[in-house]
Amino acid sequence: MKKVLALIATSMLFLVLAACGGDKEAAPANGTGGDTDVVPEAELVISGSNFQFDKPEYTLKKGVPVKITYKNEEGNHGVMIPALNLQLDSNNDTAVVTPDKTGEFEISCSIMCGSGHSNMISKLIIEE
Ligand SMILES: [Cu+2]
Repeated sequence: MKKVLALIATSMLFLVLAACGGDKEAAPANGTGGDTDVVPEAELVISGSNFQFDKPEYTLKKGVPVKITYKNEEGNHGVMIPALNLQLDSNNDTAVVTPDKTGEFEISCSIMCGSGHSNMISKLIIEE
């Protein structure tokens, strides 16, 4: 078992080194799931603390590219919005997305942050 762990650790180190040695311009500073070449027309900041987001609900407009930024106010959290195929945290804190459907969706914490983790749920409303 120890051997397997050592092997995994070694291969992860390799991946990190390979990522650092690569062409830096090929890796934009953008969160998972963002549209890198879209100019945002709106901005939304979501911040997280122990154990909630700063608002119970956030509203976006369908078809309007929005720059979403995640801020950690307290503890170590992240934000996950499956409806937008988006995940942000303090290492990867901003992305531009264009909501393509209306409705109400769930925002949750993407990092296993402790006892209050499962309470970190807010609502995303996407309006026409
Ligand atoms: Cu959490």
